[in-house]
Amino acid sequence: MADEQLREKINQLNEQLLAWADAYYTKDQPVVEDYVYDKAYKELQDLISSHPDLEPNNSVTKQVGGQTNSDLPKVNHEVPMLSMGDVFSKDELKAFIDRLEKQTGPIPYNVELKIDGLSLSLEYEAGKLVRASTRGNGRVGEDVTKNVRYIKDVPQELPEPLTIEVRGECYMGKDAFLKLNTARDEAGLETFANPRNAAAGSLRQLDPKVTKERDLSTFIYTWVNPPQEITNQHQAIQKMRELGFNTNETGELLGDFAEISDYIDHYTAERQDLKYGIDGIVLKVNDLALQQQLGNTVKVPRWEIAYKFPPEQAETIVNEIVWTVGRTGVVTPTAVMDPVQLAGTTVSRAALHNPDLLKAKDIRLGDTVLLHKAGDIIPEISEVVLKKRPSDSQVYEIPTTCPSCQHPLVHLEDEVALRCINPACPAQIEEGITHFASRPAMNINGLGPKIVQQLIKQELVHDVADLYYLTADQLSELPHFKEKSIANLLTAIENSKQNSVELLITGLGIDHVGAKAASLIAEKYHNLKQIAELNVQDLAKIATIGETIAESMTAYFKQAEAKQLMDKLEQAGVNFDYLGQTGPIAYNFYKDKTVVITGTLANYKRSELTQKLTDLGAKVTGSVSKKTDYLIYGENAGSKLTKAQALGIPLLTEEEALAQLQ
Ligand code: 1X8
Repeated sequence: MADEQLREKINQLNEQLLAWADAYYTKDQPVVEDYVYDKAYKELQDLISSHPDLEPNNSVTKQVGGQTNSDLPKVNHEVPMLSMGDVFSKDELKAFIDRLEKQTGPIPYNVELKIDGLSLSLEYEAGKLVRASTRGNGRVGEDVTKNVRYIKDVPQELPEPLTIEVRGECYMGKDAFLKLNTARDEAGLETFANPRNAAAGSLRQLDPKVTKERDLSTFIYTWVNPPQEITNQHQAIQKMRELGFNTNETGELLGDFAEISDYIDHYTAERQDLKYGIDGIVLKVNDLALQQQLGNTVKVPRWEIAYKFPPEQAETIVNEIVWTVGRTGVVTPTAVMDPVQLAGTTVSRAALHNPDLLKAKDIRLGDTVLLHKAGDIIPEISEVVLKKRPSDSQVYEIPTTCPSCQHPLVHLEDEVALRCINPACPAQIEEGITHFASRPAMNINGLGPKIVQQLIKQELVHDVADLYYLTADQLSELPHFKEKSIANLLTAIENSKQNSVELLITGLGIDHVGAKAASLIAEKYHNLKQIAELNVQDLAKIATIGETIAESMTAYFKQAEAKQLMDKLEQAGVNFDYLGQTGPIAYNFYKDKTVVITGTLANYKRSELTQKLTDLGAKVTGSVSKKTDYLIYGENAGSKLTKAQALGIPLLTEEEALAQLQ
């Protein structure tokens, strides 16, 4: 390639990478998958190392991590927070070790998991946490002290009055991530793409109350300038654990490449079963004095390296792109594909989020695509395998009308989302009523999407209040609806009238107002009519209720339609009062837990206890696995008890279990 062409190529690649890095580090919104970034980065690195004279002044390869242009206060890192060099194959890892050991001879390494989160520094003075900060650009980070005070596993005070700095990773566990995204989805908010973004978005907040609401965790793995008696990384981890830091228990001291290779294989297979996302392993020279001697290159330490897992991928074919209309009218595409095994589950659907993403990836019907799982859990299309594209393929046309009501779709200002703004759109009404009946809302058993669909089709309901005016005669018009199911449904609807008002507020499906916000508001203001009259200031007085929620609430109740709906609900006899913690699944010991019952119970039939636990929001299953949260055991318990003991699953006697039923 001529020099000019090469310069052009390098500049283009650099600009692309700068934009991607900005999206990733500053906005917590990646636009490409990590390994796409990593690959491009490596290409640029290679080009520059063979043509150093063509290196751009603003080369991304000279940056450490991201920039710090958030509004958070800044912190100088006296000891820079460097990133790490990385390799993408065992051969490269072996080459790194061989090169190192030419200098040092054979040495032991502390091999650790590479956690998929964001770097965090914690500073203590005389044993008290005084400062917490992000990496930022490596020299200047963001002050997140106030936020970190709400991370439960970070000690606020050490058992000894030490003045130290430690570093590690802040992350969001997979369970917490799924729970957060479900809640955001229910509240009509955008979901996070993966746990890393969720962690970053939760930690890098001006308002610590947001962090408090998010379930963040840490693993601490570096002691900056440790005391002299600590001579290696393994000891440093031990001692930090004794001081109360959360350290990862999977690190191992290994010397042999075969052992290191086995460690990699082991976690490549096990990663999907871990409760947190990992994206590779980290190999560190164990001896701290030797680390010092080896020192750093301009950008990265010479004594440690990350081995990045190849993304787990699978190929499949896109058969269809379906568009679904959400409760708020947002129309989103999902790719429907031939089912394929990927990282432990069968995948046949992948969310495409919005039309821009679909266009950017140029996904077409009949295309063969590569799938991976973002943050180890969410199936995503990485790219189209262009070589396998059918010769007659056509660019996919984004719909211009609503798939449900054929109303023209619009792009609202500043939104990538495509929306149907027809208030009478059946799909939106259907979603709204299904949401109203769902478990976090009015919890009307037996009123799922299928029945809602039929009720709308038969024009028996037009809004949620109509549910309370349904008669047995009308329900008998529905296909396959017999006496028993009619009676059950009418009873469930009737019973829901007695729900505490927070469930009703949740059920109204007001933008941004999920179950949590509804509970807080109901706890403080008690009655729906009173709540409907509140202004933004009243609402914002409640801790953790921000302006967005407050504005959305007041705007909702200003509408004439909302007033009419409330009248209709009131006339039907639906309760508008706060009844205390009586909601069927208020927070409790068993909520969202997976429970197994075994042995003979003295006080309950198995089925009765199962029903009670289910009512509290637990999932009762028949067999013990790593996913089991509690095993409840009675007399003569057998193999399930033994298995649960072996897996270290918390065991509850019948009495202990009953004591937790409120
Ligand atoms: C980043 C990470 C490191 C470790 C684990 N997870 C990470 N994401 C570890 O050392 N066990 S070290 C590191 C870095 O950038 N220096």
